[in-house]
Amino acid sequence: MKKRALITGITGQDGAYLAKFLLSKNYDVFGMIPRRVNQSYSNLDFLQITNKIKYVSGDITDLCSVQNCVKSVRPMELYNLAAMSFVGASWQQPVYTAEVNGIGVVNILESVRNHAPECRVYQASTSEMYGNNWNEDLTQNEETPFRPRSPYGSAKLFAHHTMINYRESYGIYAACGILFNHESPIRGKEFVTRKITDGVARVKKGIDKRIELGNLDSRRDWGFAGDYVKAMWMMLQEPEGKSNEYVIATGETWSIREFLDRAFSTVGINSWEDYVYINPDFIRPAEVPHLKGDPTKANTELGWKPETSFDTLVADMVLADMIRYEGSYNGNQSRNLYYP
Ligand code: G4F
Repeated sequence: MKKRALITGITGQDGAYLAKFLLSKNYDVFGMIPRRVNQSYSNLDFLQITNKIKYVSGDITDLCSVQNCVKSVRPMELYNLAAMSFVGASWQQPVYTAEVNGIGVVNILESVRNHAPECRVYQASTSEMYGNNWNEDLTQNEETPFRPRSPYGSAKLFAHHTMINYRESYGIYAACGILFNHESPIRGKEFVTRKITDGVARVKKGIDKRIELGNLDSRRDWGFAGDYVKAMWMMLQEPEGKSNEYVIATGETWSIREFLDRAFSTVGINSWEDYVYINPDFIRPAEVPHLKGDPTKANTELGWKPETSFDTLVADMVLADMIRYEGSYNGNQSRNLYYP
């Protein structure tokens, strides 16, 4: 019998890559879709899987709808990727962020506890929970204390602890992936990486004269989303009772400036200062200055490791955006990694 997986947030970057991965493993993939005017399926279209997924209507902030989805799909695995995922917006919408990223997870766990207690649950926890905290060697691992710096991080930390609590209280198989930043050519343009790669393509094409950014000095551990969804699946294949928390990261850290260096040089621009304008509107009320994950536990216990280098990730994101603007762009440097 085929395994059934239910994915919330299936139309987002991670949902699309995970759905593609699970389909390749011969899963029956169900996507929970909230009712939205103009719901976009563009990420699923990009990966050419829109018609291979079964859709059920539901919203993680509506307990009844989550219960109905769980009862009708009877998933063996549930991946909660639905979230208000843009940290910057969480200061403007703190209550909504808490509802979706915090209470939404309680709704999922209650639905599983009451209607599908054998279902294994994956929660998208995040390195944003660390805030401005790191170990002496400047890395973060599963033992590093959390100190979130945004309404987004706080809500995610509530969800993280709720997962652990439901595991310990009710024996639910509840796994949390503490994922560091992960990007791809279908990353939303509000995130700094895609904002830069899209901006570089627009500058190169003469559409825009500059990119407006905020703090260029923060550092992130950026990996490829396609690599990271495999880790989500691996976490749910562990033996019963071993469900746990795992840092998923590359173990490298780069500043926004270094991302700009790589992105502009992909199109032959070696000095980008004249093309970048610092707009104070993009500076956050509180910043997470330094993220560098230590994925040793995921490597030794799950056998997971990142496969895509930083340079490849940046270059392929830029090339994908050049192709979008040029249509006929000759991306013969592209490894063709992200195209089905
Ligand atoms: O790309 P970002 O918006 O990602 P951020 O805040 O690190 O969050 C992402 O990663 C988290 C994992 O750690 C996820 F949980 C979360 O859902 C999301 O996927 O910003 C990265 C950095 C920040 O330091 C920000 O201040 O880039 C800096 N930045 C500078 N200028 C900017 C900009 N960020 C954005 N979005 N836009 C700018 O113009």
